[in-house]
Formats: sequence, C-alpha cells, structure tokens
Amino acid sequence: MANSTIKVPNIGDITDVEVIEISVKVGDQIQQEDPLITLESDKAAMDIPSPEAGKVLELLVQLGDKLSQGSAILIIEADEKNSQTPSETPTDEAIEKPAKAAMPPKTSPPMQMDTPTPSGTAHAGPAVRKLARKLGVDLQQVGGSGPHKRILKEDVHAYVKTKLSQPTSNSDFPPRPDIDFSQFGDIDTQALSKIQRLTGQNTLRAWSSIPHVTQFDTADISDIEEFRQSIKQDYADKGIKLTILPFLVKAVVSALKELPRFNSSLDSSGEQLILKSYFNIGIAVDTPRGLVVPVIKQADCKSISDIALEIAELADKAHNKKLKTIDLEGGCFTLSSLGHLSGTAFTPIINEPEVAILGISPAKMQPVYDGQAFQPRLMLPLCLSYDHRVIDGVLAAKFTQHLAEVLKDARKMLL
Ligand code: CAO
Repeated sequence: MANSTIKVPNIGDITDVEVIEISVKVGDQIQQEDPLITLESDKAAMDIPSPEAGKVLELLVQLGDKLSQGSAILIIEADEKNSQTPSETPTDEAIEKPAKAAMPPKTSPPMQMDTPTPSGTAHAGPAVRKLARKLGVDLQQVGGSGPHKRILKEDVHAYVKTKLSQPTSNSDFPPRPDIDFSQFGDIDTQALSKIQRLTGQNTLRAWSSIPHVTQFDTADISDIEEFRQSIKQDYADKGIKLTILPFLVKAVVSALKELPRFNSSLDSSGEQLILKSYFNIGIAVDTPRGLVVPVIKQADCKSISDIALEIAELADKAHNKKLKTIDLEGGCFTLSSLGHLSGTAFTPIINEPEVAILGISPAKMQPVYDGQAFQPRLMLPLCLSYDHRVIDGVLAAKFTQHLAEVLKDARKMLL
C-alpha cells in the first residue's frame, strides 16, 4: 500500500479558487469519485472527486484556502487493488491526473459547474450535489434553508415534492426559484381557493398555448344608455336589474352570426375547426372565491330582459356556491366586464377552447367629432382578444366594428 497526495485536477482556466467545503476527515475510507472538497469561484462551484479509493491520512487544506490546479488536497493510503499493477499504482503522478469527470477540454467549463443566476451561485455540499444530480435537480432553482442559504438534502427533496405536485404545462419555462420573502419584511401566506387554482391552471395553459392578439375599439352607447335609463326603473319594479350587459350579450350574438368564425373551437389536434350553430355566451363573474364563467344558453333565442334575469340568477348562484356543472358548460364566447369599476382597457385571456373573448371597460363621456362639431358621447371601450391561429386581424377589426354599429343603433340587433 502506498501513500499518495491527491491534488486539484484540471479545473479549466480558473485559479485561486476558495475551498468552501471539506467532505472528508482523517481516517475516512473513501471510494473513487467520492467528493473530497468543494471549490467556489465568483462564478461557479464545483466538487473535486477522489481519483482513487483509500484511507484519508492527512488533510492538507482548510476552509477558505485558495487552490489552483495542482494544489495538494490530502494524502491517502491507497487501497491495495489500486497498487496491484504498476500501471495502477497510485503514484503522485497518476493521482495528479485529473479524474475522468474533471478533464474538460480547455474550451469547456470545468466539471460540475453550476452556472450562476442573478440570485447567486448555489451553495451546497457534495452529498447534496450528488443527490441533486441523481434526481436531475438544477440546484440553481432550489432555495437553501441551511446556514448562509446553503442547500440541504431536505431542500432538494422538498423541491422535488413541490415540482411533482404542480400541474404540468406544455411550456418550457424554467422553474422559478423559491424565495424566502420573510427576509425582506413581514409576510402572510394564504392558500389559494380551488377556483383560483383551477383558474390559474386554465389561464396559464391558454396564455402559453394560444397566440393571443387584442383588438381595441370603442362603441358609442349613448342612445342605448339613454334608452336603458328610461326603462330601468320599470324593470327594477318587476325585479329585473337591467344593466348594460344584456345589451352587450345581444350585440355579441349578432356579431357571431355575422362572423361565424368567432363561434368556433379548434379540435385537440389543432388541425380542424369546429364551427357552432348555437349561441351560448359565458359571463365572467367575480366572486370572493375567484372567477367563474356561467353560460347563458341559447342567448339568440332570449330577450334582453330574459338575459338580464339570467345574469342576475347565475351571478347569485356563483356567489352562493350554487352553480352546477351544467351552468358552466357549453360556452361559445365569453364576455368579461369590468365596466362597473375603472380602467380604460385590458387584455382578457381567451377561455379555451373558445377562440375569442370580449373585455369591457367603463364607458366614459367623450367629445366625438360629428363632422361639424364635437358632441358629448358615451363611449364604451371594447377589448377583443382572439386566437390568431383561427382569426386574423382583419376579421377581428370587423367584429369590433360590427359590435360598435349594433351598439350605436340597437335596432340593428334585430336584423
Ligand atoms: N360602462 C359603464 N357602466 C357600466 C358598464 C360599463 N362598461 N358595465 C356596467 N355598468 C354599469 C351597469 O349598467 C350598472 O349601472 P346602473 O347602476 O345604472 O344599473 C352598474 O354599472 C353596475 O353594474 P353591475 O356590475 O352590477 O352589473 P353588470 O350586469 O354590468 O355585471 C357581473 C354583472 C356579474 C358580470 C359583474 O358584477 C361582475 O362580476 N363583473 C366582474 C367580471 C370580471 O371579474 N372580469 C374580469 C375577468 S379577468 O380577471
């Protein structure tokens, strides 16, 4: 048995790299490829594995030492099998040879390099790095709960568990690193409701898989609003809350009839377009538990007051957790109104498998030039997001133009 000095192998062009971890102690029996120390430069961290098996006789480095290629790390008493043949004798020269994994071409980064992220280099010991490699975990994505944010085995296991419990997505986004926000100030952690989690999954899938474009336009609703105000109280006396929304539902039905491509869905292969001859309009309803979209079935066959009643009923059911699956199925097109709140425009996310959605922001009085003078008109912002695989910009412009026409003169909805 021979004593051998193990030295830092070829680690690329970097020198004076700090020892941040020592993984063995005097007396340890080590195997070939067992990590001995971890070096960390300002750009990366790397494990130095043992090129030979044997027993550690003496440590020649301390934490904080700066090492370069060829620096002595420790002395081992090499195992017998290492010294059985002359070619395998662990002479200093043989041991100085970089381990297989530590032999990058000059132009390549050194072995086991963790590329840095804006949040810094991953701090982890060799055992944790080994575990991460085994599980295919990128340590840059794992938050460290050990001293100085060092990543522990438990952190790697927790990361894997979290990843496995997350819904899969067809996107290739790199996972977001966990951040301990409490280091910056007080925090309060709240679980998302089931509706919020489902909405999150659905909107993420739609947003990542559908090429969205949003067409903005305005509609002059002065006359409709004047009409609505004139009959609103009568309807209220009959228990019907007549808002602007039922008029918008009717206008959308008219536009869907005019431009049937908006009343369609792509099949799951994305190669066939399914055109629908029914007119079911979803209405986004905000509830304390999240957003739900009940559907007004056969809106083309219903009067404005019927639709007003149904919106009120569905919104009431949504707030009281009374919606059934049937209330939420079969939509062709969705209307999302933030009209009672504020804002000038927004970009709604398509309610897949539909191909378009209309967002409504609050109507505002605006000066509109009629060719001779500016007139005060109540202008309603329209925000039409559409699936560019199915609808092109010209069609989208025609859709909002049609909406604007029928909303300006409600009689056109009857045509
Ligand atoms: N411009 C001006 N006034 C508007 C308007 C608009 N775009 N939209 C609604 N209004 C008016 C209504 O006409 C009504 O006026 P009156 O008091 O004179 O009758 C008033 O604002 C209140 O309307 P409302 O909000 O109570 O009723 P609604 O029929 O317009 O909407 C509902 C019902 C259930 C859709 C709505 O309450 C809601 O939940 N909206 C949120 C939808 C949402 O969250 N969308 C975003 C999805 S993306 O996160």
